Amino acid sequence: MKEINKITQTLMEGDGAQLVTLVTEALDQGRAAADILNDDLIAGMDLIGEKMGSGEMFIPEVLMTAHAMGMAVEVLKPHLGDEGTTSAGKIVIGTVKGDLHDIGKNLVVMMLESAGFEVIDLGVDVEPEIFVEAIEKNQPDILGLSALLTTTMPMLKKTVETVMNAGVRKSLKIMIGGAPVNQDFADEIGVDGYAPDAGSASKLAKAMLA
Ligand code: B1M
Repeated sequence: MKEINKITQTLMEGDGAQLVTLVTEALDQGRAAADILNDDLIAGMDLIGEKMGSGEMFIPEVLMTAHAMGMAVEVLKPHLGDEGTTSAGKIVIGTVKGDLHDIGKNLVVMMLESAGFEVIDLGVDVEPEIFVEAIEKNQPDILGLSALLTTTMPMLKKTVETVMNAGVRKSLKIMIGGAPVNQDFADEIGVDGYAPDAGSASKLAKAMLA
């Protein structure tokens, strides 16, 4: 098993202040921000997920790790992605109703913004009708939907149906993502694409509008 490094360990302890210090030091020492994000932080969240699943970690502790992760991502943000020059398009995004997970969605937002997209982030636990209102108001090119729970996957389908029934799909492209979903599920619910991670989400968004 891979040894857990200090950054991952500190994330797992939910010590945000110490995590910010360690991440800043790692950047100063020349480590690439994307490596810190993927190898230490996202890998750490996976370990936290395993411990959550096996009952070794509980919700309050996981919430502390999520908060610490947010603080670390803020430090990495200016060092990730450098393509943000022109407006590549407009995206409305959110985590579907019933789902409170936003760390992955926030990373997707960050990558999209750094790739030049204007992003309207509706947050978490977003009702299908709120997506429709946001589409009517902002006229985006892409709608992005995130879900992290198998129990909220059906809400992706319901949200897409609500958008279709409201007559606002038109030329709008829809992209989904989140750990339990895949391309097959995307095909099944009739959306235009699925991205497995934040980097691919930004590439997919560009490809959708090319
Ligand atoms: Co929750 N949780 N959680 N949790 N949580 C998982 C997802 C779980 C796998 C943990 C486990 O049991 N092993 C499990 C789901 C099991 C399942 O459904 N199969 C789970 C559960 C069960 C629950 C609760 C039900 C627990 C309970 O109450 N008993 C509860 C549900 C609350 C709710 O949503 N209604 C719950 C609560 C929470 C916290 C609130 C404590 C906290 C969330 C805090 C927050 O987000 N602000 C939390 C956390 C932190 C996790 C884990 C540990 C980490 C999630 C994460 O941030 N990953 C998670 C275990 C895991 O993922 N390994 C777990 C890191 C993040 C970078 O990855 O989110 O996958 P991810 O995002 C990626 C890609 O998926 C993709 O790009 C991102 C970046 O690369 N992506 C997109 C995401 N959205 C995209 C959208 C796109 C494109 C790509 O286009 C639009």
